Amino acid sequence: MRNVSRAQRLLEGLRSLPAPSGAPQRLLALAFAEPPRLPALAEAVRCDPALALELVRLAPPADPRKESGLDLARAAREIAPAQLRLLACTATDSQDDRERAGDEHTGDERCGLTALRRWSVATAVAARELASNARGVEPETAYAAGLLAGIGRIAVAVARPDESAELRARLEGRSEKRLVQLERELLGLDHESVGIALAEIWNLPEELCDVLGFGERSAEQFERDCPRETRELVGLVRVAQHLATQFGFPAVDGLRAEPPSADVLVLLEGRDMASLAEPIRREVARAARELEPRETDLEAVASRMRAAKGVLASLLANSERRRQAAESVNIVLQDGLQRLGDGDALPGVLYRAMESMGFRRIAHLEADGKARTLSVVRALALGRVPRLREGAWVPFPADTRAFGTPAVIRIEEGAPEHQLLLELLGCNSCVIAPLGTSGDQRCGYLCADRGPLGFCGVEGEERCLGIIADQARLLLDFQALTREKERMATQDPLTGAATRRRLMDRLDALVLQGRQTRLALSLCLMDLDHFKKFNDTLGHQVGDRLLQDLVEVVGAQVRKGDLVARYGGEEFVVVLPSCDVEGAVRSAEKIREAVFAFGREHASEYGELSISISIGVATLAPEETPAALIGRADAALYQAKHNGRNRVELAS
Ligand code: GH3
Ligand code: MG
Ligand code: MG
Repeated sequence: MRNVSRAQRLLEGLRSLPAPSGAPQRLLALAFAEPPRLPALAEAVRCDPALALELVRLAPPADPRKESGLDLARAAREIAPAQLRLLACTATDSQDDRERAGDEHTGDERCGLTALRRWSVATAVAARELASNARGVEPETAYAAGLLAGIGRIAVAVARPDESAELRARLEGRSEKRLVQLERELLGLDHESVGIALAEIWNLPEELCDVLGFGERSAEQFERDCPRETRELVGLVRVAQHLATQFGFPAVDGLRAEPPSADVLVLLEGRDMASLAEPIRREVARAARELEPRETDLEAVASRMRAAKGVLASLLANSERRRQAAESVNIVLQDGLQRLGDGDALPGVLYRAMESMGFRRIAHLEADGKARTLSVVRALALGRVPRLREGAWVPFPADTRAFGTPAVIRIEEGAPEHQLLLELLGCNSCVIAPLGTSGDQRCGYLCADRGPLGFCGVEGEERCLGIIADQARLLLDFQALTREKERMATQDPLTGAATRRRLMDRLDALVLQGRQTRLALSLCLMDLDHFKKFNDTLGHQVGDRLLQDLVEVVGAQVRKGDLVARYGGEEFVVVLPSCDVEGAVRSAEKIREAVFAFGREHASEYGELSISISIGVATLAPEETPAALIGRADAALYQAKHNGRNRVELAS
């Protein structure tokens, strides 16, 4: 009973197994060395089962069969910052714990981890050497399997250092069988079961579970339970362990080396033992150098950890920013689409981009090739960061397309156009992306930064701003098209006067307003006299020019709120809001006189033909519709024609 509960305790302990002593520090020291030494990190992992174990513990492979957790070098290369952060926390905590406990011995000294590491490395090398001469097992897989074959022992040594020391003391030159017995007595579980439990907890490949658990099974059982490749790997590791012990690297001091069994000897057949001993010794010596404890100064370790945590914090912040930037592209694109047609959508989209990408300022800049300037067209800022002044500029002798692709600009890079840009912004780094060129040597840019003291340059931000700039460009194009469409609907292309549609809209609104406010509303309908003659004798082009001149002359006579519209052909309407009948007749007379005077002044340009207009004036009657108002003015105009032209008639 007691054994069962002890075993349970040990298994539970395995789930929260602390990092093997020194392993996290080693990982961090190598990962954060300047320059970073990832190959050295991978190498260290290859030399150190404790490190390998720690890595596997922190990053169990997603698909253990495919991604084979045995590829340790690759695992080391792929340590993610988040996992290192975890490591950093674990390591600092366990160090604090040790300090609190006043323990001056390192874990290695207490539980014989160094011996276990050497034995594991020797096993791994032997397994690789054997595999390189045998078919069916990848040498690197054999190496990794050999390296991890001792994880059960290492786990016991780390999780139960006191019991481990006692085990070694009580072993006194006895066999492996005796060790297993003692372990069961003391711990409730032997190291082999611990290894298998760990392999399961860490989701290691099945082959490795078999390698870890072969001690208990007979050759016949293996034959029955395992596929052939696994049997070969298991056999290899078994021989390798034997060789490691033979060549002087026993797993546990005082363990008696047993002669290899028959099935193991089969694998060795034909191999020259001496040729195997040499690489094993060489590798173990190298690994031993790697494994030597280096950090004895706890303060130095702690300060390194703090520095590493700082680096990690900034790595994490950067990766967070990268994620944010990528996400904000979606947000901004959606936002832009929703705002399409909302008049000026650009500021809203820019504000959204700035906010979601964590920028403090964003600006639309323009490089002008003629003026040779770089200027701020539009600027937005967040919070207390001051906005750039719109219209601010710097001389810019460089090519207007100097920033042709999205880029991060930093002050230390020193290109002259970069310096000019940063001078305009008044900061040390920014991200810039082209908005496209317009025909007249102008080039637009979208530029974002984090204020005078902020830092830009998170990898990937420039690509995101580039996508947002493309979107902004589309918005600008869309706006230009919308404006053009509106202009076409409301402005007569020949004369620039309002179209009939705009006239009717305006009249509708004014008539409604007039009913509510009782403000007077008047209207002049005018028609060029004998216009046909101009066309017939001088040609349509001259006729067109006269229409243009007419609109200009009439426009110069009316008030700001009046509307001059082309009603059709050579007929025009002037709408006079807040104008009573006397005022309307006065305005009409003024217009008529001005046109006549113009005609006399420009008679030579118009074949000495007399230029004049006739005007019908009407003032809105109560309850009258716009159409009825125009109808009355038209009748008055007809009357003016009938009465001899070049005159004003008031509608009845
Ligand atoms: P009245 O004094 O009775 O108004 O004589 P009129 O010749 O001006 O009258 P009419 O309505 O017979 O002729 C109008 C002419 O205006 C006929 C048409 O060809 C011309 N016209 C209409 N639109 C345009 C235009 O856009 N350009 C030019 N050049 N001529 C136009
Ligand atoms: Mg006419
Ligand atoms: Mg006419």
